[in-house]
Amino acid sequence: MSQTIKAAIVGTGFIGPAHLEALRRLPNVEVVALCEVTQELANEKAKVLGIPRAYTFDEMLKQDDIDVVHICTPNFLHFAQAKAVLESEKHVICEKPLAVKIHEAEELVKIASATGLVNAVHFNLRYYPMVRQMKTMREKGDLGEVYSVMGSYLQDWLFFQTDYNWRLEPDKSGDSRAIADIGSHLLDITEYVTGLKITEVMADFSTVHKTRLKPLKAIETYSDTKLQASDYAEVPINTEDHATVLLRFDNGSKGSITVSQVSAGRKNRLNIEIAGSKSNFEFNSERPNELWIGKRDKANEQLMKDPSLAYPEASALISFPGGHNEGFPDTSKQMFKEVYAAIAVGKQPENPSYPTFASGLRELIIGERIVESDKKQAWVKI
Ligand code: SOE
Repeated sequence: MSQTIKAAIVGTGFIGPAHLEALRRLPNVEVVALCEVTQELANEKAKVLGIPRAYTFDEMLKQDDIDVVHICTPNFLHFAQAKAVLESEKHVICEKPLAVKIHEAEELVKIASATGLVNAVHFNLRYYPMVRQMKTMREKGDLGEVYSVMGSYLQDWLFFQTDYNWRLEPDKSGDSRAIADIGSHLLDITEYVTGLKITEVMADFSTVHKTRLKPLKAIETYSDTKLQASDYAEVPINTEDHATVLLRFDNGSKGSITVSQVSAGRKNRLNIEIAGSKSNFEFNSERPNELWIGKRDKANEQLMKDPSLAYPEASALISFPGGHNEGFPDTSKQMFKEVYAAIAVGKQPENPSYPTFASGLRELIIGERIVESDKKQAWVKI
């Protein structure tokens, strides 16, 4: 692999530019190409984002100098695009969810394993340093045995009936929305930090807005575009705005999560509280530079993100001293640092430190069982 790794980004809605910004902070990476649905749109977006080359997806795959592709398109495109990238012998980083069907994800895991190419899924929220700190503290025994897990992931960008996005359309997003889109991050972090496996789920969904007003012209995720009444069409909605899920784990402990995209004032708030036999951990992604450590027999602690205070495994994800806050954009930079170290070697390591296609498949399986449990209103085994 030459010194500089050349990357392409496919899709420039909300998260594509976040990938671009993160990659531009790494010393050995150059984002040389951008893909969009048409050459015209690709040219326009490449100019705005300062990327030298613009292609449609198929044309980009023909460029031999491109080493790795970031797939940042709507969910329904992930499978075909990730498969085509691997078959073009390029490494791939795919946005979550990896695919919209389990069998698609299984095929991607198989192809990725056969090619040995680097493959990753952008579960970037694992890369808040305090999340890696919790995992390491659990591994070193500071948490003790896991008693219970309570989690939530709350947003309000779909709060109004007029808030609209491709994620509301099952043919683009899949059968689940809030669980697949953000619940997947929380469930991934739950198993990642605790080291436990979820064995059974009991889910209950609610669709607060049974119909939504679909804009008759495109608006981006998180945008706050204001339109007139004549700009909308009323459409039925059948995916979940809100979900509560009871969890059972392989050590016999229990837990629960709540996921909502209609929780006013909660902008993008993942919260997890893990009760153990020695301590209790609580992490809130809207205050990501702090870790609360609860104690029964002495004062509770508030650990600030500081490379001199964290375990080395977490300090490896910290670029600035204590008090110099790091946040959401930094998580992608830290994740890509680890993924691109593997790309520099040229193959997927035996035990990757980053979330892989196998992680993506795991979340799809859990997500599908959660959808099944809600439909059956019954416990479902994973
Ligand atoms: C929208 O819910 C979204 O952009 C998710 O798709 C991301 O995965 C999450 O990190 C932030 O919110």
